[in-house]
Amino acid sequence: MKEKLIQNTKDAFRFVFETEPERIFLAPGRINIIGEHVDYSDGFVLPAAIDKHICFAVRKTDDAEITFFAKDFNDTFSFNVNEKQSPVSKIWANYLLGVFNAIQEIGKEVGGLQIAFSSNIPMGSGLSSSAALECGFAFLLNEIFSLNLDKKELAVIGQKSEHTFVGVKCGIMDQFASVFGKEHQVIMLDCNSLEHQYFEANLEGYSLVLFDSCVKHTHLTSGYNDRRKDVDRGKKVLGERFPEVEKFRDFSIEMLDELKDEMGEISYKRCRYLLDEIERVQKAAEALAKGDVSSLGNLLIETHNGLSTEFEVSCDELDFMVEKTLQENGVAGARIMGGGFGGCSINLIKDKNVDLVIETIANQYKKAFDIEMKVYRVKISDGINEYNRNEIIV
Ligand code: GAF
Repeated sequence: MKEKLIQNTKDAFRFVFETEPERIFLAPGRINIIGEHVDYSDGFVLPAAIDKHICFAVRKTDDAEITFFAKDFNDTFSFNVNEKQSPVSKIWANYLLGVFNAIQEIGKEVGGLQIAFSSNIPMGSGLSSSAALECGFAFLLNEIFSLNLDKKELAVIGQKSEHTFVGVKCGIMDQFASVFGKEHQVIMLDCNSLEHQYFEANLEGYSLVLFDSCVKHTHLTSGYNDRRKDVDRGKKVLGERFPEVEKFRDFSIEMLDELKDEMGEISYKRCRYLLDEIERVQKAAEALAKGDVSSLGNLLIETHNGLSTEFEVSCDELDFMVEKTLQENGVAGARIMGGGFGGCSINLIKDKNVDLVIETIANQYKKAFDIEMKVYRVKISDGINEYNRNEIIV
């Protein structure tokens, strides 16, 4: 799969630039086992990079132009590295320009490049193709121009691009997972300090399978930024009443309850979900460490319910999919994954039941919504890296 993507990206590069790419970089998408929407609220998350990537084929030039060919959009975009950049009307270009801008702001200099890129991360499916694009570009600039940025800085640059040039006030989880992913390991990330540790994904005869509802979303137009505003309102009220509490995760449910009327029903519900979810992540990490799939599955179900009813980021299609999946034999847990408003569910299914569950849910989903569900059996993989030059297929 990776080889085909690399081959296609190289071919696109040759076709557009009429020369050979010098270097190849791969930036993965991510799954998240649990810890949804808590990354902008001092929470913990449990994401992992997956074996779906954006591939960048790159060649250095002698001039000051960076030229992109986005194979999947059959579109190009160039800019001059000596000029200050602002957001443009071409949305995909803003993810990249924002990275350049963030790098320029910290006084780092880069030169001309020709870049073709292509992806097998489905877009708008909650697998973070945006973070892969941002961080993949930041990573390759860092490597090619020896910018000496560390991995955390690269993740933060990706996030900053999304905030300033794309307009989505995302947390750090997606960028962090794409940069820090490790084969077979999930990342327990403290989104407040960015301290993290790796866990063996010990699933004891179960697989993580993604069901794509094919309900597409972009966080620019979904309610993502609105959810943040709801939460910020709640945090403000909490902070004013309890100034001694430094991190959101240290507020208790009792403190929240006390301020329910003051912050209003909506902010209360959002904050309540977040405090519960932050606690669930701790329990999930313990369950994962023990290989206790049943407890982990139950936590996923609780998360889905919270995302659907309190945080209100699910949709009919995903609620249906999760409900039906949970009725099948061999399913330990299921939930909507990522920012929500469409995209994928993540399902914890006994290996021997996987095929039957897929067939059943695909049929039921087609019947109910007349949509063909897609299925991704992802593997937990390494984070962004340069593809070994000796391995590149010519
Ligand atoms: C999106 C965001 F980009 C992440 O930062 C995170 O908030 C996620 O939604 C929800 O957990 O993917």
